[in-house]
Amino acid sequence: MSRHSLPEGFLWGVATSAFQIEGGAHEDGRGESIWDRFAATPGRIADGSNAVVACDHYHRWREDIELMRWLGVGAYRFSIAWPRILPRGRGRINPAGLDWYDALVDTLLEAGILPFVTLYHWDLPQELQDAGGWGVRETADAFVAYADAVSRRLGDRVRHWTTHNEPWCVAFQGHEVGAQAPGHRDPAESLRAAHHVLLSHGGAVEVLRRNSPGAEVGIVLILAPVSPATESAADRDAARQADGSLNRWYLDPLFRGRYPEDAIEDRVRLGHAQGPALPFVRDGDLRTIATPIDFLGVNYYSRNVVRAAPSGAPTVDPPAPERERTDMGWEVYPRGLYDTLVRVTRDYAPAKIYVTENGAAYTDAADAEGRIADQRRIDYLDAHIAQAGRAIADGVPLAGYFAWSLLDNFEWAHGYAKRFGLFEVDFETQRRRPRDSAHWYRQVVAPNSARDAEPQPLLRRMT
Ligand code: IFM
Repeated sequence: MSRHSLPEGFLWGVATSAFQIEGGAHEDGRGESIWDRFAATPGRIADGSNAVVACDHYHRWREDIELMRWLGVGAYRFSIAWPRILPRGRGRINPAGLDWYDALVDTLLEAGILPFVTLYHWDLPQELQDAGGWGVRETADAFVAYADAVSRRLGDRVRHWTTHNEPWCVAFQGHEVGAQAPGHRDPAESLRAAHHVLLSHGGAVEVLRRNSPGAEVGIVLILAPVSPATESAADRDAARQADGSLNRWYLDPLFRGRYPEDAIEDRVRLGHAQGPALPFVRDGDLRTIATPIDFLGVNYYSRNVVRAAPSGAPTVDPPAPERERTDMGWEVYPRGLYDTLVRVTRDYAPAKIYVTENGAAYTDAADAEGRIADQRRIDYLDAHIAQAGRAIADGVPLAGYFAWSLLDNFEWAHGYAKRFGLFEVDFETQRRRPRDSAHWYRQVVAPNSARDAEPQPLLRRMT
C-alpha cells in the first residue's frame, strides 16, 4: 500500500513526448523534424538508433490509453508533433495530423483521463531550422501560428496547455554544447534561441487563452538546486553562475519580466553577449514573455554540485561514489525536489505548480515468470513523492505529479538504452509489460483515481 496521501483533487499522471514514443515518422503527411535529421546523422545517437518506429504509439495509442486506465491516472501529459500539424513548419495545415490528436484527446476523455498537452517538446520542423531555427525571431512567430492551429481544433476539450518543455535544453543542449538537435555549438546563438523560445511562449499564451477559454496555460522548466562543492568564494560564485544559466535565466523573465543582471554579466565576460542590453531583445518582448500564466510545470531529476574551473567557470561534479545514481549517472537526491519547489514558490510565487516530470532510468531483467522487480525505481519515485507531499504541507501550491515515463522510449542522444518506463517496452515486438513500479504507482494514485470498476480485456491480463 502507498504511504502517500496527497490532497483531494491532486492530479496524478504519466508523461511522454511525441518524438520519443510515436514513431509513424513518415505517415499521414508528417514532415521532417530536426530530431529526425539529427538521429539520421552518424555518431549523434549513442546506440545508432532512430525514432522512426520508437514505441509505435502512433498505431498503438488505444492500447497505451488502456495502460493508463489500468494505472488509474487522472491525466496524461503528451506533446504534439509540430511537423504532423504543419509539415513545413508554417503555412499549409495537415488535417490528418490534427485528426490523429483529435481522436487521442477524445479517447482520453472517454477514459476519464485529462489530456495535458505540450506544444513543443523539441521536434522543430526541419524547414524552420533551415531558415534559422530558434536562432531567428521568425520561428517564434511560426510557433504562435502553430499554437493557434492546434488550439482552434482542440481548445474546446483540452483544459491544460503547456507551451514549451525545458527551454534550457533547447538552448543549451541544442545550441551551446550540441548534444541535442540541431547540434550547434554556438553560445551566442544559444542565448538568442532561449529568447525566441520564451518569446514564442508569451505570444502563444494569449492565443491559447483566446482559443481555449477557461483552460490552464503554463510552461515547463527543468529546474535543479545548485550547490557549491566547497565553501570557497570561487565555488560559491560558480554555483551562482550555474544557477543563473540553468534556473534564473528562465524563471526571471517569465515571472519578473527581466533577465538576471548577474547572469548577463557572466555571459558578457565569457564573450557570449555584448551587454548590458541583449541586442536580440526588442521593446515589449519581456512584457510578452512575462504574460501571467496559470501554472509552472517543474521537471525535476537531480541536483547539481558545482565547483570553479581555473577560469572561474562552473563545472558540475560527478556524484560522490557513495551516492545512489540512476543509469543516467544522475545522483538520486529527493530532497532537491522539495528545495526546488520551495525556492520557486518563495522567489517567484507561481499561482500553481505541477511536477510535470520526475522519474529514473534503471534496467532490471524480468524473472522466469515475467515479473520485473524494479525496486530502485519504486524507491526513487517514493522518495520524491514524499518530498512533494512535504512541500505541499509547507505551503507550495503543488496540484499534480506526472511520472516520467509511461513507457520506455527513445531517450534522445542515448537512444533506447536508458529505460524510464513504468512499463517495459520490447522494441522488437512492441510488447508492453508492467514493471513492479507500475503496480506500485497504481496503488499510489488509487485514493485520487476515478479508475473503472470494470477491467478491459487487456487489463485483465495484467491484474
Ligand atoms: O526524456 C527526457 C524528456 O524528454 C525531457 N526531460 C528529461 C527526460 C529524461 O532525460
